[in-house]
Amino acid sequence: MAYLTAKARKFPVSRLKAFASERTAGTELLFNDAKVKVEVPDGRSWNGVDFGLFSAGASMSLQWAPVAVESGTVVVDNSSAFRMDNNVPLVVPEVNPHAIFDNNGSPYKLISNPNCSTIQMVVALKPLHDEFKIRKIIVSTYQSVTGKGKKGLEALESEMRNEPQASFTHFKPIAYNIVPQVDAFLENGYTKEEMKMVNETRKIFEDDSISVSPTTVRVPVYGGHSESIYVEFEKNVDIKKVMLLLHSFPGLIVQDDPSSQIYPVPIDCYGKDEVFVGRVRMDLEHPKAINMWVVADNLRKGAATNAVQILEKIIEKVNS
Ligand code: 11C
Repeated sequence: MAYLTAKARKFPVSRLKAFASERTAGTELLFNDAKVKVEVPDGRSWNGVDFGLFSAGASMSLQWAPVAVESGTVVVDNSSAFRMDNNVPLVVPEVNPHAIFDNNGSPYKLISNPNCSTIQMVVALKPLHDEFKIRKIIVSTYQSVTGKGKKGLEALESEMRNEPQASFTHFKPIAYNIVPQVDAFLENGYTKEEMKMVNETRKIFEDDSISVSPTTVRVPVYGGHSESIYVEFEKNVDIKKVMLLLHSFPGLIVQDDPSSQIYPVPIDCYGKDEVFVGRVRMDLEHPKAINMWVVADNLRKGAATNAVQILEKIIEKVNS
């Protein structure tokens, strides 16, 4: 049985419904110690529901998010279905909270949650972008197998037990290996995951002039994505100022003392809601560029936490 809880963030839930496709319908979840049966949705499922958190893949979202919105539910969608739709905001609450609300101050009815690799990168870069203005980002990712859900994790575990595979969930063997492919390749030679990092970053920062050059890589890690980021700015960079900005930015935790081997690693960030930053250093030659290492739990800040934070912003505004 899967466990859900709203206690950790004190999110005010009076009633919870759970929906999924036929495949999962009928199973039970535990929510705040009560059992919730998973149902197949129908046209009336969202009547009287304030908030909908969608994370059942793009086709379920395309089919049911419009139905929920029509019923008056505010939907935060974790799939890629609507992310690049001009009428749908793409939100990371630490970065662009204003985008949740329309000109009248009402929340949009459909809001997209970005891809996990994008979320942790833009949180780490936001305070620096505000101060020095980003021109170019070169990013390589080290992505956990949980990015492919339960089957991604099971693939790693069964490969480590040396069980034969009919086909490889991560395109190549992932146990004792690394694979420079996350999701399918596009005609331009980049993967879908890489193009999400390009397009979503520009949309969230509302700046199409930012150049993003990504390489996304799957690694045999259970939970937590890591990223090596080179970032070039318009202005000269002062590393002391960089550290001050990172230290004071909400949602970021700086772990950076190389002399004591202090830097973030996924094992320490697993199960946490923040984005972790370390190995921050000037580029060896370029006075306007730095390198940094960024880690976050892809299932929490990269997905669930970010979605709940969007709802928290809405509740905060309604209560203010
Ligand atoms: C991965 N980032 O690690 C992907 C999973 O668009 O929300 C999330 C895909 C998405 O495989």
